[in-house]
Amino acid sequence: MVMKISALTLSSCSGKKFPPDFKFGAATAAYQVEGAWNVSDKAASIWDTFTHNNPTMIADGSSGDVACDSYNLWETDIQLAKDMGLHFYRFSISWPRLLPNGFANKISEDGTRYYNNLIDGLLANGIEPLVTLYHWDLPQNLQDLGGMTNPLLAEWFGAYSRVAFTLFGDRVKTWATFNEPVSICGLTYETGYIAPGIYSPGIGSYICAKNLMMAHATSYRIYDKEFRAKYNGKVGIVNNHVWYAPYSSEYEDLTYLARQLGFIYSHPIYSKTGGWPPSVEGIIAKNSEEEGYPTSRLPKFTAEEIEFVKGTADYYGMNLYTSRLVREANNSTFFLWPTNGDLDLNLDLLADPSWEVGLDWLVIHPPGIRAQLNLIREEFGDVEIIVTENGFSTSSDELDDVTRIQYLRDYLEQVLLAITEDGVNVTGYTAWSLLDNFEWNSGYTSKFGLVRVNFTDPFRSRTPRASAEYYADVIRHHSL
Ligand code: PNW
Repeated sequence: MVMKISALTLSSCSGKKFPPDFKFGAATAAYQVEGAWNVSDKAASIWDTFTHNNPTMIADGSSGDVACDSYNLWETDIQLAKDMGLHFYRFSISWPRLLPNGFANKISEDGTRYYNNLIDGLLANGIEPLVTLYHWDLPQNLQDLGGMTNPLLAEWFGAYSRVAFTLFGDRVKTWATFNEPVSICGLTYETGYIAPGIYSPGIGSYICAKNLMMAHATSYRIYDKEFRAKYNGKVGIVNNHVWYAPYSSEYEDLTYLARQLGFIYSHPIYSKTGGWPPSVEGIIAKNSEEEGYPTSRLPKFTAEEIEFVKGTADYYGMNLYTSRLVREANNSTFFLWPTNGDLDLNLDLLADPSWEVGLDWLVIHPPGIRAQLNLIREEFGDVEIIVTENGFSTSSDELDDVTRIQYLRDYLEQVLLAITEDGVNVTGYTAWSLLDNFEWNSGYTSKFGLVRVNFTDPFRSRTPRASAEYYADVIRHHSL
């Protein structure tokens, strides 16, 4: 498998067109852009609590209290999206804005009005909404009950999904349940660095993984049963992938395992057999036994649960920014933070010295996106894939962002090759992000925006960068 991918031919494709129905979009997430953290009846999310209580965990000590103020400036955002010619805009719903109790017994009128305005405004301008239900901002009161580690998550998330499908399903035709389980479970519990700030490596991360799979499937099945016939939309999940290549030929088997680990949240949904990837499940079970645990730290699925989760996606959402080389850990520090299972697999993930390094973890390696798209097809067949995030960050405020343009061009070229040369069924591409925004632990110091936001201006003025012009041009010509 390793050989097949790396043997792909690289041909240049400038001027080559994307398929006629291919769609271009840009993305944001509620906590990163909305602000208005406590207006009306909105309740606190785990990110409100985390930033307020742990400012030292955020590079500039900031929070998303105001962020881009998109709660008030949504019309400006729509205009920016329209000026770029976006076919769709991916945003997320804040669970505690829509359901201030976390539970579905009370629906916020203010939250409903806000998302109705945004959705209607987009559609009036010919832009489709692609809506993520969960982009990391869990209601704090549900966290107090265990959050992602409480098996009732499936029930809570199912009820929240039903409210969102009921209110907005007539106009929203593409839904994503969770954004990046690997961040929600892996990054969260393996490091304790992000909200809710709980460190539980190899335990919390795996409990979360199982509950998240069940919650996703519950949401999908609710849509299937109660809404599909009426609305005929699509429901999927967004997985973050890092392209893994062997550090040297002796690590090909380990690289295979790393890739299987990368599919820990996909295998239960997209594989023919369902359940956890068997190789990875076996290793974690063996480690757990040797450590004296009576059961595996990775909770098992029952046969019934395997069937319940299997097949619960209408498309494959893929976020991809970067690549790594895989070798066995030798007590060195991780270049990429440890996520689910890296420790169980004894993985060391490094950047190739020849790859250009962007900000922090964002090492540039465009062929990685083509290779990962091919790998998904190899693993799961001809599933429809939407690139739900890809983008580049800088620490500077520059408007003439030539490095971002180069990054977008080179990654888009690889997506195009995956479609035209390899025949992978990729139907859309989403730039992260429409706007500079609250970049989690990096606060406002890491800028991903096609559009610059002035965070010292109380009006949060927005100025499109050169990359916005470039992207508009790609969209207009439907080619590079
Ligand atoms: C995504 N990696 O997270 C999130 O969905 C966004 O909210 C975030 O702003 C964006 O990427 C940029 O960071 C990622 O290590 C976390 O490859 C980690 C990785 C990629 C994306």
